[in-house]
Amino acid sequence: MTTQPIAAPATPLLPSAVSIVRVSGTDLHAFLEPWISLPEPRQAVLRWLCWGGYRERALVLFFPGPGSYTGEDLVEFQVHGNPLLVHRLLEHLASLGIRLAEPGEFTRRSLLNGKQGLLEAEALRDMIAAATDTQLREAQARSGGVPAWLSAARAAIAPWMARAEAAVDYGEEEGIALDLPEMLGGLEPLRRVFRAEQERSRAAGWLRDGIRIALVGRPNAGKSTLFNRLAGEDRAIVTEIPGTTRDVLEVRCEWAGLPLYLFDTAGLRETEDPVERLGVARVAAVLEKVDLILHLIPAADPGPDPEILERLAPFSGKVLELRTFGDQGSESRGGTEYAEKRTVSALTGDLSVLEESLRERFLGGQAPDACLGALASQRQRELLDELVLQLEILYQLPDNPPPEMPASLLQGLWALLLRLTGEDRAEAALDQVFAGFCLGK
Ligand SMILES: Nc1nc2c(ncn2[C@@H]2O[C@H](COP(=O)(O)OP(=O)(O)O)[C@@H](O)[C@H]2O)c(=O)[nH]1
Ligand SMILES: [Mg+2]
Repeated sequence: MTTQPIAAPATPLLPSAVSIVRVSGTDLHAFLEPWISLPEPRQAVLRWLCWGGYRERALVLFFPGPGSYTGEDLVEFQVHGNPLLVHRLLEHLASLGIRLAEPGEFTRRSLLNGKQGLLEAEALRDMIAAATDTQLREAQARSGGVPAWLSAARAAIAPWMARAEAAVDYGEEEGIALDLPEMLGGLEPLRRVFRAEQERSRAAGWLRDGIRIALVGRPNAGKSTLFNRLAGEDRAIVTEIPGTTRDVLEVRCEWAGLPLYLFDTAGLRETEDPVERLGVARVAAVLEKVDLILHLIPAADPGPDPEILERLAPFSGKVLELRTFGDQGSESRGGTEYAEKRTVSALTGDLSVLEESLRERFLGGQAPDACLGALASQRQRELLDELVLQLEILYQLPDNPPPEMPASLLQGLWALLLRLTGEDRAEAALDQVFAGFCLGK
Protein backbone atom coordinates (compact mmCIF):
# COMPACT_ATOMS: atom_id res chain seq x y z
CA MET A 1 0.00 0.00 0.00
CA THR A 2 1.40 3.39 -0.96
CA THR A 3 1.04 6.11 1.61
CA GLN A 4 1.91 9.75 1.67
CA PRO A 5 5.20 10.23 3.51
CA ILE A 6 5.02 11.81 6.96
CA ALA A 7 7.49 13.68 9.12
CA ALA A 8 7.57 14.69 12.78
CA PRO A 9 9.98 15.70 15.48
CA ALA A 10 10.78 12.62 17.58
CA THR A 11 12.27 14.74 20.37
CA PRO A 12 10.70 17.61 22.37
CA LEU A 13 10.82 21.06 20.81
CA LEU A 14 13.17 22.60 23.36
CA PRO A 15 16.68 23.96 23.08
CA SER A 16 18.76 20.82 23.51
CA ALA A 17 21.87 19.03 22.27
CA VAL A 18 20.19 17.13 19.46
CA SER A 19 16.76 17.09 17.86
CA ILE A 20 15.57 14.17 15.77
CA VAL A 21 13.19 14.51 12.86
CA ARG A 22 11.81 11.28 11.46
CA VAL A 23 10.33 10.67 8.04
CA SER A 24 8.37 7.58 7.01
CA GLY A 25 6.94 6.64 3.63
CA THR A 26 6.71 3.82 1.13
CA ASP A 27 9.35 5.21 -1.25
CA LEU A 28 11.40 7.93 0.36
CA HIS A 29 14.02 7.99 -2.41
CA ALA A 30 11.45 9.51 -4.72
CA PHE A 31 10.77 12.36 -2.27
CA LEU A 32 14.22 12.97 -0.77
CA GLU A 33 16.75 12.18 -3.52
CA PRO A 34 15.99 15.34 -5.46
CA TRP A 35 17.29 17.14 -2.35
CA ILE A 36 19.94 14.88 -0.74
CA SER A 37 21.40 11.48 -1.45
CA LEU A 38 20.35 8.95 1.15
CA PRO A 39 23.11 7.07 2.99
CA GLU A 40 23.57 3.30 2.87
CA PRO A 41 20.96 1.46 4.97
CA ARG A 42 21.46 1.63 8.74
CA GLN A 43 24.60 3.78 8.59
CA ALA A 44 24.91 7.10 10.34
CA VAL A 45 26.36 9.57 7.84
CA LEU A 46 27.07 13.28 8.15
CA ARG A 47 25.36 15.33 5.47
CA TRP A 48 25.08 19.03 4.77
CA LEU A 49 21.40 19.88 4.61
CA CYS A 50 20.90 23.08 2.63
CA TRP A 51 17.58 24.71 1.90
CA GLY A 52 16.18 28.24 1.69
CA GLY A 53 19.30 29.90 3.04
CA TYR A 54 19.81 27.44 5.91
CA ARG A 55 22.89 25.26 6.17
CA GLU A 56 22.79 22.51 8.74
CA ARG A 57 25.23 19.66 9.25
CA ALA A 58 23.16 16.67 10.30
CA LEU A 59 23.54 13.01 10.97
CA VAL A 60 21.30 11.09 8.58
CA LEU A 61 20.15 7.48 8.94
CA PHE A 62 18.17 5.42 6.48
CA PHE A 63 16.18 2.32 7.45
CA PRO A 64 14.64 0.78 4.33
CA GLY A 65 11.26 -0.89 4.68
CA PRO A 66 10.09 -3.41 5.65
CA GLY A 67 12.87 -3.79 8.25
CA SER A 68 12.13 -0.46 9.94
CA TYR A 69 9.99 0.68 12.87
CA THR A 70 7.05 1.57 10.64
CA GLY A 71 7.64 -1.14 8.06
CA GLU A 72 8.07 1.62 5.46
CA ASP A 73 11.24 3.46 4.45
CA LEU A 74 12.32 5.51 7.44
CA VAL A 75 14.81 8.36 7.49
CA GLU A 76 16.07 10.02 10.63
CA PHE A 77 17.66 13.48 10.66
CA GLN A 78 19.66 14.28 13.78
CA VAL A 79 20.09 18.04 13.79
CA HIS A 80 21.17 20.60 16.39
CA GLY A 81 18.53 20.97 19.07
CA ASN A 82 17.02 24.27 18.05
CA PRO A 83 13.20 24.28 17.88
CA LEU A 84 13.12 26.92 15.14
CA LEU A 85 15.54 24.91 13.03
CA VAL A 86 13.28 21.88 13.42
CA HIS A 87 10.26 23.93 12.30
CA ARG A 88 12.12 25.19 9.24
CA LEU A 89 13.26 21.67 8.35
CA LEU A 90 9.68 20.36 8.64
CA GLU A 91 8.49 23.20 6.39
CA HIS A 92 11.10 22.25 3.85
CA LEU A 93 10.06 18.59 4.01
CA ALA A 94 6.46 19.69 3.47
CA SER A 95 7.57 21.48 0.29
CA LEU A 96 8.95 18.11 -0.85
CA GLY A 97 5.51 16.53 -0.35
CA ILE A 98 6.17 15.11 3.11
CA ARG A 99 3.40 16.22 5.45
CA LEU A 100 3.46 16.56 9.24
CA ALA A 101 2.43 13.34 10.98
CA GLU A 102 -0.50 13.08 13.35
CA PRO A 103 0.13 11.98 16.95
CA GLY A 104 0.94 8.27 16.97
CA GLU A 105 0.92 7.99 13.19
CA PHE A 106 4.33 6.29 12.99
CA THR A 107 3.19 3.61 15.41
CA ARG A 108 -0.15 3.35 13.63
CA ARG A 109 1.66 2.59 10.39
CA SER A 110 3.85 0.05 12.14
CA LEU A 111 0.65 -1.61 13.36
CA LEU A 112 -0.99 -1.61 9.93
CA ASN A 113 2.21 -3.09 8.47
CA GLY A 114 2.19 -5.88 11.03
CA LYS A 115 5.32 -4.69 12.85
CA GLN A 116 3.53 -4.69 16.20
CA GLY A 117 0.11 -5.41 17.64
CA LEU A 118 -2.36 -3.08 19.30
CA LEU A 119 -1.52 -4.36 22.79
CA GLU A 120 2.15 -3.61 22.19
CA ALA A 121 1.32 -0.17 20.85
CA GLU A 122 -0.78 0.58 23.92
CA ALA A 123 2.02 -0.60 26.20
CA LEU A 124 4.39 1.70 24.36
CA ARG A 125 2.03 4.66 24.73
CA ASP A 126 1.66 3.96 28.46
CA MET A 127 5.39 3.48 28.91
CA ILE A 128 6.07 6.91 27.45
CA ALA A 129 3.40 8.45 29.69
CA ALA A 130 4.48 6.63 32.88
CA ALA A 131 5.42 8.97 35.71
CA THR A 132 6.38 6.59 38.51
CA ASP A 133 8.56 3.47 38.75
CA THR A 134 5.60 1.16 39.16
CA GLN A 135 3.85 2.71 36.15
CA LEU A 136 6.99 2.29 34.10
CA ARG A 137 7.37 -1.35 35.08
CA GLU A 138 3.64 -1.97 34.61
CA ALA A 139 3.78 -0.69 31.04
CA GLN A 140 6.98 -2.56 30.27
CA ALA A 141 5.46 -5.79 31.56
CA ARG A 142 2.86 -5.47 28.78
CA SER A 143 5.36 -4.70 26.02
CA GLY A 144 5.48 -8.35 24.93
CA GLY A 145 2.11 -7.95 23.22
CA VAL A 146 -0.47 -10.71 23.35
CA PRO A 147 -0.30 -12.48 26.74
CA ALA A 148 -0.08 -16.27 26.73
CA TRP A 149 -3.50 -16.70 28.35
CA LEU A 150 -5.10 -14.76 25.52
CA SER A 151 -3.51 -16.94 22.85
CA ALA A 152 -4.60 -19.99 24.85
CA ALA A 153 -8.15 -18.61 25.00
CA ARG A 154 -8.26 -18.37 21.23
CA ALA A 155 -6.93 -21.88 20.84
CA ALA A 156 -9.59 -23.11 23.27
CA ILE A 157 -12.51 -21.35 21.61
CA ALA A 158 -11.64 -21.94 17.92
CA PRO A 159 -12.49 -25.67 17.71
CA TRP A 160 -15.82 -25.18 19.53
CA MET A 161 -16.69 -22.35 17.21
CA ALA A 162 -15.97 -24.60 14.20
CA ARG A 163 -18.12 -27.38 15.66
CA ALA A 164 -20.98 -25.03 16.50
CA GLU A 165 -20.94 -23.66 12.98
CA ALA A 166 -20.85 -27.14 11.48
CA ALA A 167 -23.88 -28.00 13.62
CA VAL A 168 -25.69 -24.93 12.29
CA ASP A 169 -24.78 -25.63 8.65
CA TYR A 170 -25.09 -29.42 8.46
CA GLY A 171 -26.69 -30.47 11.74
CA GLU A 172 -29.98 -31.89 10.54
CA GLU A 173 -28.92 -33.83 7.45
CA GLU A 174 -25.46 -34.97 8.58
CA GLY A 175 -26.37 -35.71 12.16
CA ILE A 176 -23.76 -33.30 13.52
CA ALA A 177 -24.71 -31.94 16.93
CA LEU A 178 -22.97 -29.74 19.43
CA ASP A 179 -22.70 -31.38 22.84
CA LEU A 180 -23.28 -28.34 25.03
CA PRO A 181 -22.34 -29.91 28.41
CA GLU A 182 -19.14 -31.24 26.85
CA MET A 183 -18.32 -27.81 25.48
CA LEU A 184 -19.04 -26.06 28.77
CA GLY A 185 -16.83 -28.58 30.56
CA GLY A 186 -14.11 -27.97 28.01
CA LEU A 187 -14.32 -24.21 28.46
CA GLU A 188 -14.35 -24.32 32.27
CA PRO A 189 -10.59 -23.68 32.65
CA LEU A 190 -10.96 -20.67 30.37
CA ARG A 191 -13.78 -19.36 32.53
CA ARG A 192 -11.50 -19.48 35.58
CA VAL A 193 -8.65 -17.80 33.70
CA PHE A 194 -10.94 -15.00 32.51
CA ARG A 195 -12.10 -14.31 36.05
CA ALA A 196 -8.57 -14.37 37.46
CA GLU A 197 -7.34 -12.05 34.73
CA GLN A 198 -10.28 -9.75 35.35
CA GLU A 199 -9.19 -9.45 38.99
CA ARG A 200 -5.60 -8.86 37.99
CA SER A 201 -6.52 -6.30 35.39
CA ARG A 202 -8.61 -4.30 37.85
CA ALA A 203 -5.52 -4.03 40.02
CA ALA A 204 -3.24 -3.31 37.06
CA GLY A 205 -5.64 -0.53 36.03
CA TRP A 206 -5.01 1.24 39.33
CA LEU A 207 -1.27 0.89 38.85
CA ARG A 208 -1.54 2.31 35.35
CA ASP A 209 -3.93 5.16 36.13
CA GLY A 210 -2.88 5.97 39.69
CA ILE A 211 -5.13 6.25 42.74
CA ARG A 212 -6.58 9.63 43.69
CA ILE A 213 -6.74 10.09 47.45
CA ALA A 214 -8.08 13.04 49.45
CA LEU A 215 -6.96 13.59 53.03
CA VAL A 216 -9.72 15.06 55.16
CA GLY A 217 -10.38 15.55 58.86
CA ARG A 218 -10.71 18.17 61.50
CA PRO A 219 -7.98 20.82 61.82
CA ASN A 220 -4.78 19.41 63.34
CA ALA A 221 -5.76 15.82 62.56
CA GLY A 222 -2.35 15.36 60.90
CA LYS A 223 -3.44 15.61 57.26
CA SER A 224 -0.55 17.71 56.04
CA THR A 225 1.97 15.66 57.99
CA LEU A 226 0.68 12.47 56.34
CA PHE A 227 0.56 14.19 52.96
CA ASN A 228 4.23 15.14 53.24
CA ARG A 229 5.17 11.70 54.52
CA LEU A 230 3.46 9.90 51.62
CA ALA A 231 4.82 12.36 49.08
CA GLY A 232 8.31 11.96 50.49
CA GLU A 233 8.80 15.73 50.46
CA ASP A 234 7.81 18.77 52.51
CA ARG A 235 5.10 20.17 50.33
CA ALA A 236 2.43 21.20 52.80
CA ILE A 237 3.04 23.58 55.68
CA VAL A 238 2.64 21.84 59.01
CA THR A 239 2.02 23.77 62.23
CA GLU A 240 0.11 23.20 65.43
CA ILE A 241 -2.09 26.20 64.51
CA PRO A 242 -5.51 24.94 63.37
CA GLY A 243 -6.49 26.17 59.91
CA THR A 244 -2.95 26.24 58.49
CA THR A 245 -3.87 24.54 55.22
CA ARG A 246 -6.35 26.69 53.33
CA ASP A 247 -6.07 25.65 49.71
CA VAL A 248 -6.20 22.17 48.22
CA LEU A 249 -2.66 20.94 47.57
CA GLU A 250 -2.04 18.24 45.02
CA VAL A 251 0.98 16.01 44.61
CA ARG A 252 1.72 13.05 42.36
CA CYS A 253 3.94 10.45 43.97
CA GLU A 254 4.57 6.78 44.45
CA TRP A 255 4.23 5.24 47.87
CA ALA A 256 4.54 1.53 48.77
CA GLY A 257 4.65 0.75 45.05
CA LEU A 258 1.37 2.55 44.42
CA PRO A 259 1.12 5.55 42.08
CA LEU A 260 -0.89 8.15 44.00
CA TYR A 261 -2.43 11.54 43.38
CA LEU A 262 -2.77 13.05 46.85
CA PHE A 263 -4.98 15.98 47.78
CA ASP A 264 -4.34 17.73 51.09
CA THR A 265 -7.34 19.74 52.14
CA ALA A 266 -8.30 22.46 54.56
CA GLY A 267 -9.73 21.07 57.80
CA LEU A 268 -13.46 20.63 57.39
CA ARG A 269 -14.97 23.04 59.90
CA GLU A 270 -17.29 26.02 60.07
CA THR A 271 -15.05 29.05 60.06
CA GLU A 272 -15.31 32.84 60.00
CA ASP A 273 -12.02 33.23 58.14
CA PRO A 274 -13.00 34.00 54.52
CA VAL A 275 -9.86 32.40 53.03
CA GLU A 276 -10.27 29.23 55.03
CA ARG A 277 -13.95 29.15 54.02
CA LEU A 278 -13.01 29.17 50.35
CA GLY A 279 -10.60 26.32 51.03
CA VAL A 280 -13.33 24.31 52.73
CA ALA A 281 -15.61 24.92 49.72
CA ARG A 282 -12.97 23.59 47.34
CA VAL A 283 -12.80 20.36 49.25
CA ALA A 284 -16.28 19.45 48.04
CA ALA A 285 -15.12 19.36 44.41
CA VAL A 286 -12.14 17.18 45.34
CA LEU A 287 -14.30 14.71 47.26
CA GLU A 288 -16.35 14.17 44.11
CA LYS A 289 -13.44 13.19 41.92
CA VAL A 290 -11.17 11.10 44.13
CA ASP A 291 -11.13 7.31 44.37
CA LEU A 292 -10.63 7.25 48.13
CA ILE A 293 -11.22 9.67 50.99
CA LEU A 294 -8.94 9.13 53.95
CA HIS A 295 -10.72 10.49 56.99
CA LEU A 296 -8.07 11.16 59.62
CA ILE A 297 -9.15 11.16 63.25
CA PRO A 298 -6.63 11.74 66.05
CA ALA A 299 -6.55 8.68 68.29
CA ALA A 300 -7.21 10.80 71.37
CA ASP A 301 -10.52 12.01 69.96
CA PRO A 302 -13.53 10.14 71.34
CA GLY A 303 -14.62 9.44 67.76
CA PRO A 304 -15.14 11.07 64.40
CA ASP A 305 -16.48 14.61 64.25
CA PRO A 306 -20.25 14.37 63.52
CA GLU A 307 -20.16 17.42 61.28
CA ILE A 308 -17.45 15.85 59.09
CA LEU A 309 -19.30 12.54 59.03
CA GLU A 310 -22.30 14.38 57.70
CA ARG A 311 -20.25 16.01 54.94
CA LEU A 312 -18.75 12.65 53.98
CA ALA A 313 -22.05 10.77 54.07
CA PRO A 314 -22.71 11.06 50.30
CA PHE A 315 -19.34 9.40 49.66
CA SER A 316 -19.52 6.69 52.29
CA GLY A 317 -18.55 3.99 49.80
CA LYS A 318 -15.12 5.46 49.32
CA VAL A 319 -14.29 6.70 52.82
CA LEU A 320 -11.61 5.01 54.91
CA GLU A 321 -11.24 6.09 58.51
CA LEU A 322 -7.71 6.17 59.87
CA ARG A 323 -6.65 6.99 63.42
CA THR A 324 -3.62 9.27 63.57
CA PHE A 325 -1.08 10.07 66.29
CA GLY A 326 -0.53 6.35 66.84
CA ASP A 327 2.88 7.12 68.37
CA GLN A 328 1.30 8.68 71.45
CA GLY A 329 0.63 6.48 74.49
CA SER A 330 -2.62 4.55 74.54
CA GLU A 331 -3.88 6.63 77.57
CA SER A 332 -3.67 9.77 75.48
CA ARG A 333 -5.29 7.82 72.66
CA GLY A 334 -8.45 7.59 74.72
CA GLY A 335 -7.79 3.93 75.51
CA THR A 336 -10.95 2.85 73.70
CA GLU A 337 -11.20 -0.10 71.39
CA TYR A 338 -12.10 2.27 68.61
CA ALA A 339 -8.80 4.09 69.03
CA GLU A 340 -6.84 0.87 68.55
CA LYS A 341 -8.28 0.24 65.12
CA ARG A 342 -6.41 1.30 62.00
CA THR A 343 -3.91 3.53 63.73
CA VAL A 344 -0.99 5.16 61.96
CA SER A 345 1.67 7.66 62.88
CA ALA A 346 2.75 10.09 60.23
CA LEU A 347 5.38 11.34 62.65
CA THR A 348 7.24 8.02 63.02
CA GLY A 349 6.24 6.74 59.57
CA ASP A 350 4.40 3.71 60.93
CA LEU A 351 1.90 3.45 58.08
CA SER A 352 1.66 -0.31 57.60
CA VAL A 353 -2.07 -0.24 58.33
CA LEU A 354 -2.58 2.23 55.50
CA GLU A 355 -0.49 0.18 53.08
CA GLU A 356 -2.49 -2.92 53.90
CA SER A 357 -5.81 -1.12 53.48
CA LEU A 358 -4.83 0.30 50.10
CA ARG A 359 -3.69 -3.09 48.83
CA GLU A 360 -6.87 -4.67 50.06
CA ARG A 361 -9.09 -2.08 48.45
CA PHE A 362 -7.35 -1.53 45.14
CA LEU A 363 -5.19 -4.59 44.43
CA GLY A 364 -7.44 -7.29 45.84
CA GLY A 365 -4.88 -7.84 48.62
CA GLN A 366 -2.05 -8.53 46.19
CA ALA A 367 1.37 -6.92 46.04
CA PRO A 368 1.78 -4.48 43.13
CA ASP A 369 4.19 -6.83 41.35
CA ALA A 370 1.61 -9.62 41.26
CA CYS A 371 -0.52 -7.51 38.92
CA LEU A 372 2.19 -6.84 36.36
CA GLY A 373 1.50 -8.02 32.82
CA ALA A 374 -2.28 -7.98 33.19
CA LEU A 375 -4.48 -6.03 30.77
CA ALA A 376 -4.61 -2.53 32.20
CA SER A 377 -5.92 0.25 29.99
CA GLN A 378 -9.57 1.20 30.22
CA ARG A 379 -10.18 -0.10 26.69
CA GLN A 380 -8.64 -3.45 27.57
CA ARG A 381 -10.45 -3.74 30.89
CA GLU A 382 -13.82 -2.98 29.32
CA LEU A 383 -13.30 -5.65 26.67
CA LEU A 384 -12.21 -8.17 29.28
CA ASP A 385 -15.34 -7.43 31.32
CA GLU A 386 -17.39 -8.01 28.20
CA LEU A 387 -15.57 -11.28 27.50
CA VAL A 388 -16.41 -12.51 30.99
CA LEU A 389 -20.06 -11.53 30.54
CA GLN A 390 -20.37 -13.20 27.14
CA LEU A 391 -18.80 -16.41 28.37
CA GLU A 392 -21.17 -16.47 31.34
CA ILE A 393 -24.15 -16.24 28.97
CA LEU A 394 -23.00 -19.51 27.37
CA TYR A 395 -23.30 -21.12 30.79
CA GLN A 396 -26.84 -19.76 31.21
CA LEU A 397 -28.15 -21.37 28.00
CA PRO A 398 -31.12 -23.73 28.37
CA ASP A 399 -30.63 -27.45 27.71
CA ASN A 400 -30.50 -28.44 24.05
CA PRO A 401 -30.61 -24.93 22.60
CA PRO A 402 -30.86 -24.50 18.83
CA PRO A 403 -27.23 -24.60 17.57
CA GLU A 404 -27.51 -20.99 16.38
CA MET A 405 -27.45 -19.78 19.99
CA PRO A 406 -24.08 -21.15 21.09
CA ALA A 407 -22.68 -20.51 17.62
CA SER A 408 -23.48 -16.80 17.76
CA LEU A 409 -22.23 -16.47 21.34
CA LEU A 410 -18.95 -18.12 20.39
CA GLN A 411 -18.64 -15.79 17.42
CA GLY A 412 -19.24 -12.88 19.77
CA LEU A 413 -16.45 -14.10 22.03
CA TRP A 414 -14.18 -14.50 19.05
CA ALA A 415 -14.94 -10.98 17.85
CA LEU A 416 -14.12 -9.60 21.29
CA LEU A 417 -10.78 -11.43 21.30
CA LEU A 418 -9.95 -9.92 17.91
CA ARG A 419 -10.97 -6.47 19.08
CA LEU A 420 -8.74 -6.80 22.13
CA THR A 421 -5.67 -7.45 19.99
CA GLY A 422 -6.77 -4.94 17.32
CA GLU A 423 -6.93 -7.63 14.66
CA ASP A 424 -10.42 -6.55 13.67
CA ARG A 425 -8.78 -3.31 12.47
CA ALA A 426 -11.68 -1.27 13.83
CA GLU A 427 -10.74 2.31 12.99
CA ALA A 428 -12.65 3.77 15.93
CA ALA A 429 -10.64 1.68 18.40
CA LEU A 430 -7.38 2.64 16.72
CA ASP A 431 -8.34 6.33 16.83
CA GLN A 432 -9.03 6.01 20.54
CA VAL A 433 -5.67 4.40 21.20
CA PHE A 434 -3.57 6.69 19.04
CA ALA A 435 -5.15 9.89 20.32
CA GLY A 436 -3.07 9.29 23.46
CA PHE A 437 0.25 9.26 21.61
CA CYS A 438 2.71 12.08 21.33
CA LEU A 439 3.75 13.59 18.03
CA GLY A 440 6.53 11.72 16.28
CA LYS A 441 5.89 8.30 17.86
N1 LIG B 1 2.97 12.99 67.66
C1 LIG B 1 2.44 13.19 66.46
N2 LIG B 1 2.24 14.44 66.02
C2 LIG B 1 1.67 14.62 64.80
C3 LIG B 1 1.33 13.52 63.99
N3 LIG B 1 0.80 14.00 62.84
C4 LIG B 1 0.81 15.35 62.97
N4 LIG B 1 1.34 15.73 64.14
C5 LIG B 1 1.47 17.12 64.62
O1 LIG B 1 0.18 17.68 64.73
C6 LIG B 1 0.17 19.04 64.35
C7 LIG B 1 -0.85 19.28 63.24
O2 LIG B 1 -0.44 18.53 62.09
P1 LIG B 1 -0.88 18.93 60.63
O3 LIG B 1 -0.31 17.88 59.73
O4 LIG B 1 -0.56 20.34 60.31
O5 LIG B 1 -2.46 18.74 60.75
P2 LIG B 1 -3.59 19.21 59.70
O6 LIG B 1 -4.17 20.45 60.22
O7 LIG B 1 -4.60 18.10 59.74
O8 LIG B 1 -2.95 19.36 58.37
C8 LIG B 1 1.60 19.37 63.93
O9 LIG B 1 2.25 19.99 65.00
C9 LIG B 1 2.20 18.00 63.64
O10 LIG B 1 3.59 17.96 63.85
C10 LIG B 1 1.58 12.18 64.48
O11 LIG B 1 1.31 11.15 63.83
N5 LIG B 1 2.13 12.08 65.70
MG1 LIG C 1 -2.93 20.95 57.05
